[in-house]
Amino acid sequence: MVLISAQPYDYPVTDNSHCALLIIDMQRDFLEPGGFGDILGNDVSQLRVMVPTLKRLLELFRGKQWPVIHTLECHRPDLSDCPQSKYNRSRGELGIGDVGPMGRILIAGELGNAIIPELAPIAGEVVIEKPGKGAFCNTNLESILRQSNITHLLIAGVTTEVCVQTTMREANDRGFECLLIEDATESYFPEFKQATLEMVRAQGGIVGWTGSSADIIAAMSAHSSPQPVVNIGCE
Ligand code: TIU
Repeated sequence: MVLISAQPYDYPVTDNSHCALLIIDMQRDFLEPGGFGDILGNDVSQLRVMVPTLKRLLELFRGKQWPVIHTLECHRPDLSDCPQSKYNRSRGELGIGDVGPMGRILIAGELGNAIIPELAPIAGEVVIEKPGKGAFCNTNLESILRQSNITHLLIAGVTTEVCVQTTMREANDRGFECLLIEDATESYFPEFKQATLEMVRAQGGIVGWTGSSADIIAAMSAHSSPQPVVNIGCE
């Protein structure tokens, strides 16, 4: 049993729990100029501050051989998985599918759609391509988690109030015990990040917990293997 110091109360990881690190959308499209976040009018440099913190968490999970899941917000080149509503509303000078400085915006396989090099997935880690803001919408994420007996999700990534929060709410409704890592998530709007942290842990943790990377690393490092190793990835 591991207890991670968290809000609204300590987050228990029991000996029967299986815990995964779920990293949402750490893509060039959101963190670099010329990508999707930029064309929506945001200052993308604000998101980079948490990259070293997230890398430390990733190294902990990799060192322990615990499961890591990355997501990518992206669409097929023919846009057949992009609802007209999303296409219409997600536009600046350019929009989804248009050619930008890093290739076609928010399209699978393009340079801008890749995870930033510092956090690039390695063999054995799952990468979920998702057309929505939530990672459970039109993906096989839930079946992968169920097949691997994963019960607990430590959630990081961008942006806090959009894809991260949507995914956390979807996971919570499906019965997963979710902890949002406070200093491993960022928003283009600091006040939206703060509001998200407060709303997920309000009312006794109605969506889950929030906790710091330091408290997670301290609690989880102390245990050589608080959970059976599960390899959910594809080589
Ligand atoms: N616009 C914004 O803040 N986010 C997104 O569109 N996608 C994600 O959060 N990944």
